Amino acid sequence: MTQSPRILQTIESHILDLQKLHPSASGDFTGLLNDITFAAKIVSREVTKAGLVDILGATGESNVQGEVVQKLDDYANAVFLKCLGTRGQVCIMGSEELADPIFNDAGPGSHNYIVIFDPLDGSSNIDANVSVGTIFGIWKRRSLLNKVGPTDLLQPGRQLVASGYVIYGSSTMFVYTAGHGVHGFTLDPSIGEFLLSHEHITTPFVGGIYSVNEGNEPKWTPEVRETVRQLKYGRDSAKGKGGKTSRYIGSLVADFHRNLLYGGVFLYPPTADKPGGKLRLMCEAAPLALVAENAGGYASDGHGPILDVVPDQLHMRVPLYIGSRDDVLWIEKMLGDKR
Ligand code: P6P
Repeated sequence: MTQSPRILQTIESHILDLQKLHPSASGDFTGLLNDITFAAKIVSREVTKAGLVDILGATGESNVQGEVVQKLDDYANAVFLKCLGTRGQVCIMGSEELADPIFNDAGPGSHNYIVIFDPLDGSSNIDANVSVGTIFGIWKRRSLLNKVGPTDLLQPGRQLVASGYVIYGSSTMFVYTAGHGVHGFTLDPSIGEFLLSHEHITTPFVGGIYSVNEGNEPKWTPEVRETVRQLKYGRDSAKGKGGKTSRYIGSLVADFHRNLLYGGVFLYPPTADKPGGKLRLMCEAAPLALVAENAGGYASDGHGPILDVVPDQLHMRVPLYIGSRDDVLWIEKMLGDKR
């Protein structure tokens, strides 16, 4: 059960409290997280007034994923690239919108961190005013200074030092974990501050919701079809207990956030045309898996923990089953073949 916050606290103050847990901290990590919250406030301002300003619609270009780039995700990408690591804390930035990562190991600063992000996930929904989101993951470098390379970039989610997401919905919320619980902050636009609103978010062990694009059913494997059937009608192993209700927004951050708070499981199984899955490991699945596990949930690729999957490239895709722990573990059992 998520606790209501004890005090009125800004995210900056919350992050500073976190820093106190690490007496030797340089303040770089704190500064980096604050850079991300600052970028989120700027993006939120544009997203919430998108209908008024000519930044709706597509740019006419497509990104490395072959997806049509919406003006707003182009804008969001530029904002995060500009705001991150303003004090030289970052040695690699990777964006869902950019084919290649940006290496920056020179100049003043520690260059200690790697940040991979999806600047505006779900952007195909923007024109319909559906909630969209930003997802980010922060890793620490492994190499010596001035030697940054692929071993720093291609790290599994288990090595994340922090991750989180921003949901631009009926309100803008910033949810993150740095290994000391999952905490949610709601933006008060009148003062431009993210205020602690959901302290120590925990997700129900079993949920009442399943989220999947049923239109893909013809392209699923028989095992996935049977798993979704039992989610709908009730597990054969739990005689008499009914199935779950279906909720699917088609915007990962919105579906994930609702299931995190209410309990439920989100599925993006492999399909005949996307045998490796659709969602990206580094800028979507792994950061959300860290949040899910720190809230008591779990995330799997169908064979084992998402957090243990080692990326072979920045834009590696994975099947994703994420949410209430018991539901995801049951799905993993139903899909059988352990990694
Ligand atoms: P489909 C949005 O394009 C996205 O990347 C995620 O936000 C969302 O969960 C998924 O794709 C939806 O995909 O195939 O169901 O439209």
